[in-house]
Amino acid sequence: MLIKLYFLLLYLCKGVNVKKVLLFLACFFGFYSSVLANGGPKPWQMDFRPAATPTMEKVVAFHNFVNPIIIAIAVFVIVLMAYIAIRFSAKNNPKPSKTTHNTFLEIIWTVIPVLILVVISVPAFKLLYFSHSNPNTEMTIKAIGNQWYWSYEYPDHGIVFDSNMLCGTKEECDALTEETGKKYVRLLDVDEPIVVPVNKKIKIISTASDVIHSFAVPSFGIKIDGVPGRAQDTWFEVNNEGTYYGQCSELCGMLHGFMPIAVKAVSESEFNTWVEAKKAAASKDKEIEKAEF
Ligand SMILES: [Cu+2]
Repeated sequence: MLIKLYFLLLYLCKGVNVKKVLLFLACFFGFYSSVLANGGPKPWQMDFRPAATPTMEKVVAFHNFVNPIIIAIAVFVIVLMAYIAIRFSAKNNPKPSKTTHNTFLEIIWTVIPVLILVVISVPAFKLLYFSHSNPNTEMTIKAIGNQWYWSYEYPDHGIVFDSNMLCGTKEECDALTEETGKKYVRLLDVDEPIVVPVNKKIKIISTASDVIHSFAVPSFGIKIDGVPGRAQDTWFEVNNEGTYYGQCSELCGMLHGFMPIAVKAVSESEFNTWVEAKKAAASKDKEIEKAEF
């Protein structure tokens, strides 16, 4: 593909005309879409993480719709500027025209950008509405940002727990792996991930206990600030089982980079087992507390 682009550039250098520019653009977008078609995370990958929720699928689709428009505009402006700089330089155009106004051109360069914005705004507003209008959510999780860890509450199930990062350096992760036999993702794995059932609409209420934090999971397409004294909400529905990661996305102090979010999406029955286990552990803790008193 790169060789193709190189020959195209060489060909273009021989003289610029509309046909050649269009040919170049067609090849460029062909290359671009083939990059997008290769799904799955790979080393040095440069695109979004694979979408895990309907919201993120729509975000990716919107990105793929808007990006070619942005690139086409940028290329058009650059080509136009280069053409003007060469064609109308003092050397190539010793006797400049005295024209100051052109009504037709002025209308065109106002109307076309307005039309482009209108075309972009329709799917943009649709997406905004989709991601912010909570549908009939089936369960709620409250995410509370603290300096520097997350606390989670499941009000429907009576579960409360804190979630802390497990390992920040490769050495720490390796030591942990040696101890437990499990693999850990540096800076992202936590001791207590959020567990959610797949294919269920889940409401996330975000708030904070000290400073502003932000609950963000890229593959879910959600990012919502946790503001002390306020509750804001959004929703997600995970399509497939798996572990998804996010991070606090509002600079919240010294260890801002060390309060990751891990979400484990499991089947309904596995989720119910987890809920029972959590409840049993909580009642045991209470018994111990009582005994201590
Ligand atoms: Cu934070």
